[in-house]
Amino acid sequence: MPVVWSDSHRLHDPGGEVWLGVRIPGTELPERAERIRVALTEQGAWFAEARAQPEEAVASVHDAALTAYLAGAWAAWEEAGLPEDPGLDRVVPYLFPHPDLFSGRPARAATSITARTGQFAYDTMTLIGPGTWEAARAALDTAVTAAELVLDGAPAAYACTRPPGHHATRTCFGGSCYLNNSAAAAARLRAGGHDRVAVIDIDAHHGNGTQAIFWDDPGVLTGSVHVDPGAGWFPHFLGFEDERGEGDSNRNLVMAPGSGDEPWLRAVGELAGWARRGGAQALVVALGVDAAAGDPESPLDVTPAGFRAAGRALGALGLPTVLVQEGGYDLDAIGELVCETLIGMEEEANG
Ligand code: SP5
Ligand code: ZN
Repeated sequence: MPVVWSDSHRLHDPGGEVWLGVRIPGTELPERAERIRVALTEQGAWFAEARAQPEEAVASVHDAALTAYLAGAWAAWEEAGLPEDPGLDRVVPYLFPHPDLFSGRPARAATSITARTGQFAYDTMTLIGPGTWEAARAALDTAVTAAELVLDGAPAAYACTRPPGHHATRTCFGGSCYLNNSAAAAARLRAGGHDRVAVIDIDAHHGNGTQAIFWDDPGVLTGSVHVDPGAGWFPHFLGFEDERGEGDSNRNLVMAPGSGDEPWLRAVGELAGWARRGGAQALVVALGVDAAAGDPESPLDVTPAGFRAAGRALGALGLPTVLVQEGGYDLDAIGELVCETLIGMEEEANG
């Protein structure tokens, strides 16, 4: 299947994350996409350049206020002299306008960039640097280009997106995500004539941004299998099984830490059946591979063979499919895990 790629991902180096007030090295590194590229090249994959997409591609899933903030955040940070004093080479939030502060009235927009960031960031770990906006915008272009290849007749296309997107909502960003690439691909498939699209998210973390974006939209079903947030895992506040939309339009299946192929594949199969019964005409796979055993960001223990089987289970739906890269942080495994999933999907399509 075609692989959609953009060199612009290299413009984003999150420069670590602020975890409990301490700056620690992060795992969402440029090397991730490069490793995937090498592995796909060895498999003989065909690469297509991401095409620049119109503003509408972003506006289909994000408020203009978030987009404007992200586009200007680094310049505003520099203009305020914050890289020199107090010496911060990334944008980091400081104050969060919790709804209970406002007695039901809308929050006003903060003037200072130091305060404005908390209006859009929901965690302290998703830092903004000089090329973050350009890379995030190119990642969304990459996902939407893959959706267009599928609308043009490719049975499936893979978007090698970085930074990831599934934790970003319409109005705020977090979890290493800025713009929701998978959601933008789903919106593009809808605009292209698929009246019902399913997003199946197999990243180890709940796809809370995608869930939030489509919560009230019967045209996009959202399902996610992930490590149980109730067992102490990100995003902590969301991803529970009782979050079901109108008419089961949202499904969350939670895995106990330590879960391996068997329960995970049962859940993937259950989500595939739910998408089929829900009448999905096209599919977006939010393809995080951090559920793999050995991934530093999750306690799940899925094997490479498990990822191949997941590809087969999703391919068996026989739907036009866009796969969008999300997480996956084991640099030595990420390429193989992505290849296994894509091969599984193609095996099913050709078998
Ligand atoms: C796209 C994606 O997979 N995002 C996952 C973001 C989850 N990050 C949660 C980080 C939790 C804090 N980790 C600190 C590790 C300290 N050793
Ligand atoms: Zn993840």
